[in-house]
Amino acid sequence: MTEYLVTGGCGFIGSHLCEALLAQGDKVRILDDLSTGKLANKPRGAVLFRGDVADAALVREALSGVDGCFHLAAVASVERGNEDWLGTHRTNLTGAITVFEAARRARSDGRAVPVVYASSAAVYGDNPAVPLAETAATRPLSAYGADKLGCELHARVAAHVHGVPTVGLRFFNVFGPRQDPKSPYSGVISIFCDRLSAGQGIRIFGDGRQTRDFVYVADVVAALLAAMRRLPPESPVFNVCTGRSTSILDLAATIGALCGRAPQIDFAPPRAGEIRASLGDPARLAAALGVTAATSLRDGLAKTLGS
Ligand code: NAD
Ligand code: UD2
Repeated sequence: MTEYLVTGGCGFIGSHLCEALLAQGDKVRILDDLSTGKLANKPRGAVLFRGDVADAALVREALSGVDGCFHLAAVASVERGNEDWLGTHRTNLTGAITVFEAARRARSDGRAVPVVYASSAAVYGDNPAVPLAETAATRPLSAYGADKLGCELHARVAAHVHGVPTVGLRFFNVFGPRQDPKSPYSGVISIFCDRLSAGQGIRIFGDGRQTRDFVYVADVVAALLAAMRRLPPESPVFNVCTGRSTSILDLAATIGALCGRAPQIDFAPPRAGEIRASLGDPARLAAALGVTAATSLRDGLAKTLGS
């Protein structure tokens, strides 16, 4: 039987991944400090190591003997990274290096444990290219994006110097059930679904014509699983996106229609540092791993609202 460690496994994306691993008959360990994750998200059957991903002794213990590691633990918020630069750096970059370091010789046969880790579209920062392919220049604008780019650089070191197979996945705007709508850092879809289904109004920052590439969480899980199964050499990175662009106004209208009411919209000034258009090119992931984000926005929204 195959056994995996999922760091951040009590979070939004991590908990969906753990469920998928258990469903295919794998054993699952989770390392999570429950800072934004919830105990209620831990699937029955997964074993929790509660603590910090930058705690080298704990990470070594959690990784000992597993066949692979999915590293998702992070402070997944640009705003929090800007407020607490040093604190989030400890989790977002030192945590990743701690995982790579522990993966070097964590198996009983002395071989390295492969690591599939979460990067982000935030590594592209203010690069205006549309769509963004993996070859586009990385120009992060936030501590969060800079640390995710740092993860990618250290993943290369892990592979080339220490023999740890690594694959990085640059997630675009992920959505789906279990994404927390209540924090000030919540994703727009979780907020709009929560408020519109309760008959409340929504706020749009700017004119609403800014666009995003929204990818459904099950498709992200499919990419994670395929990356671990195939483990392409040379520590590659892949966009995880749909290649389809949606404006925030269209998003509000679609969620409103699914809830059976026209959204009441309050327009507010654009957020500082707001990116106008974010669209990924999914071709490399499709060619190398055979994964395409198949779920339409409408179907994903219906599943999110129905959960
Ligand atoms: P999330 O906040 O739901 O999950 C992150 C998990 O990591 C939580 O369970 C949290 O408790 C845990 N964690 C945080 N700091 C920790 C620490 N120091 N030690 C141990 N555990 C810790 O966020 P998510 O949306 O599920 O994000 C998962 C990964 O995907 C993150 O690496 C994030 O940066 C990345 N990502 C997410 C998106 C998105 O749209 N949600 C986009 C790009 C990248
Ligand atoms: C996403 C990620 C962020 C980082 C960034 C990289 C999430 C939650 N955030 O930020 O972590 O990776 O991409 O570029 O995935 N909006 C509204 N009303 C609301 C909430 C949001 O109009 O109530 C707008 C917001 O101004 C933005 C868009 O919706 O234009 C998407 O906002 P978001 O916070 O979901 O994600 P984003 O792309 O800013």
